[in-house]
Order: sequence, then structure tokens, then C-alpha cells
Amino acid sequence: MGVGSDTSVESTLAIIKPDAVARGLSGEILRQIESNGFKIRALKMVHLTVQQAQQFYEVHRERPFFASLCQYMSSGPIVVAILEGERAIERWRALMGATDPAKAAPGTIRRQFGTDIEKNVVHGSDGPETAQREVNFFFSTLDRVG
Ligand code: IDP
Ligand code: MG
Repeated sequence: MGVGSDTSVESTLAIIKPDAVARGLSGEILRQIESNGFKIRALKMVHLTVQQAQQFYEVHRERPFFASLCQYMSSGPIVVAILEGERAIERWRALMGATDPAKAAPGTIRRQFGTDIEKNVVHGSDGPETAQREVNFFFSTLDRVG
């Protein structure tokens, strides 16, 4: 593999958020993930406590939306997955679309299904270190295939 080749396989964390699970969108979102070339290496449903949501989103602790975000993320079950693929971190963020569904590009998951800037259907890690932390937050090595 030469310098400058672009074949780095990454893992990233995806979450299907409580509003999307409650609306029965999990299957459709997983279908779009698979049809866009991601490999699902781990998958489960969990219902976070508020405290666990606060821990997961601790980087946002000082933001005005933090309390509401953690209430929302603990309001019902979520589906969490490890996605693998070339440049998976950036590519999953691109498929999700911008944080605000109204500003997300047509065809992105947030644009298709998002309700507002909070209830925006999906989460994706924003960089390699975050991805590692977030994967480890939800999964042990035994949970992962491949
Ligand atoms: P991201 O999910 O696109 O990376 P972040 O800025 O990391 O966006 O925010 C984390 C989550 O917090 C968002 O996905 C959304 O659910 C929520 N959020 C972000 N900004 C706002 C806001 O201005 N009002 C309410 N909720 C917000
Ligand atoms: Mg983020």
C-alpha cells in the first residue's frame, strides 16, 4: 500500500436515536447503512439511563441543550452499531447529513427522517479518537465480529 493510497478501513459508532426507533425506522435506516457499503460489525438495542446519556455526551455538558439532549436520548430504546468500511467515520457522517435536518442535504438520513435539530434520528462519531471511545462505551471486544 503506497503513501497517499486511500484504503484506510475504519470503525465508527452509529446510533439510531429513540424517536427513530419509536417510529419504526430502525430497519429502513439499517438497510440504507448496508446499501451504502458499510459492514455492520456489532449491533444491539439498549435503553440508556439519563446518567449514561450524560456520560456518553459529556463533551456537551456546558451546552444549553445538554439536559434536553440527555432526557431525549434516555427516553426510549436506541439501536447502536459498529460500522466498518473505508473512511467509515467521514462516510457515515456524510450519509447522516448536517445536525439540523432542515439544513441536511437531500437524500441524507437526517433530511429524510429528522424532526428538528435535537430529534435528528442518528448519531455518528466525529473522528478516530471519538469513534474508539464511543465504540468502547457500548461494546466489548466479544460483541464484535470481523
Ligand atoms: P452531531 O450529532 O451532528 O455531531 P453535535 O453538535 O455533536 O451534533 O450535537 C450532538 C446532538 O445534540 C445532536 O445530534 C442533536 O441531537 C443535539 N443538538 C445539537 N445542537 C442542538 C441545538 O442547538 N439544540 C438542540 N439539540 C441540539
Ligand atoms: Mg457530535
